[in-house]
Amino acid sequence: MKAALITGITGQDGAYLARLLLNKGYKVYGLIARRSTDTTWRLDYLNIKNEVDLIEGDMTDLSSLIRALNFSKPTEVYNLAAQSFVGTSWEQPVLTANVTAVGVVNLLEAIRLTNPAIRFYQASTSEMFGLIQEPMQSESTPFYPRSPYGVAKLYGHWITVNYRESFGMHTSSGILFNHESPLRGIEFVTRKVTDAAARIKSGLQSELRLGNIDAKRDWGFAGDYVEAMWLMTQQEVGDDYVVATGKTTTVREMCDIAFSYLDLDYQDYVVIDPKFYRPAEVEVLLGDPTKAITKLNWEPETSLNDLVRMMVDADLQRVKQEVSLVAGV
Ligand code: NAP
Ligand code: G4F
Repeated sequence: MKAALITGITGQDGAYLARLLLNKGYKVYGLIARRSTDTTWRLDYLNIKNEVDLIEGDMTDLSSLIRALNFSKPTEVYNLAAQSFVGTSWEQPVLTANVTAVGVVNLLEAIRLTNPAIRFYQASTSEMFGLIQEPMQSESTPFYPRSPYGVAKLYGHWITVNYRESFGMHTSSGILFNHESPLRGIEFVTRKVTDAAARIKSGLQSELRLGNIDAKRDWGFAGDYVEAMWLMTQQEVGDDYVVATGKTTTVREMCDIAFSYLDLDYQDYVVIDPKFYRPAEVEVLLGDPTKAITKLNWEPETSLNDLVRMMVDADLQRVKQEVSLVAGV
């Protein structure tokens, strides 16, 4: 039986990837960081909490990573753990570097010391393109990160390439563009919008405060993107792949899709609040997934319209549950 260790299993992608691997018959282990409150709600949401083995550990603690590898004996490791919120990376740049950059080399070293035959996936990001150097970004587009998060991820990307070239390890870097789902953290703009639309429709909120709504992103569905992660580790050799839809949309248009689905006009509710502007913005991202499509035989399956509607429906459901809990029914 194949075994996989997923770091970041309590995050959006970790939960979807765990479900995918379980469905493929893997034994799934997840690294879980010690927190004062329970962080497993996404595993509960997908009904897989009892099917995965959680091992306590932290990306900043090399010894815990070695212990996790010795215990789980995986054939594949997916490194999804990160301080992943761009906004926070200006407030906590050192923590972001420790977890999102140094954490990657900690894990690669732990693998090299325990079993260098393990296949490794690194969650790289379109944020590394930042101030874009080409209108459509592919594996050969030069990087220009614009946030401490993007800079940290760039280290993670290059150290992944370096361990492949230095030690012949099977390491892959998935340069994933933004991907969302009902399991997205509430701090990210898509979920903030779908949650607000659901609350406004239910009479629980009156406005939505946002920053730069002219920013453009290439948004896909997380459920589709974890399939690409798995496909990378199944190839004969490790490599780098852009995973994207090839379409870009403004935050403004995304708001329109979410609000009009509920027969609301977003312009009646969205208030621009400079508090949400970033010190250096990534204005536009647009990925070219040709290599993933041709070499991995991967394809994004969910349109942005369907994705946003799926998220709004899930948020409406949550709001309803919240209201009935408060009402005691
Ligand atoms: P997410 O929901 O923020 O999940 C991040 C995960 O990392 C959580 O499980 C978190 O644990 C864990 N983590 C944070 N610090 C840790 C530490 N010190 N030690 C161990 N675990 C730690 O992120 P996501 O959206 O699923 O993204 C997954 C990965 O892909 C991330 O590396 C992200 O940077 C990258 N990425 C995401 C996107 C996207 O659009 N979603 C695009 C490109 C790349 P807690 O639950 O305990 O906080
Ligand atoms: O949803 P966001 O916070 O995602 P961002 O910054 O693109 O980062 C996400 O995608 C990356 C891949 O490119 C990942 F690597 C990263 O881990 C994360 O998952 O913001 C999207 C855009 C930005 O331009 C932001 O300035 O939306 C703009 N925005 C406008 N108002 C806002 C808001 N973003 C947030 N979070 N909150 C706002 O109120």
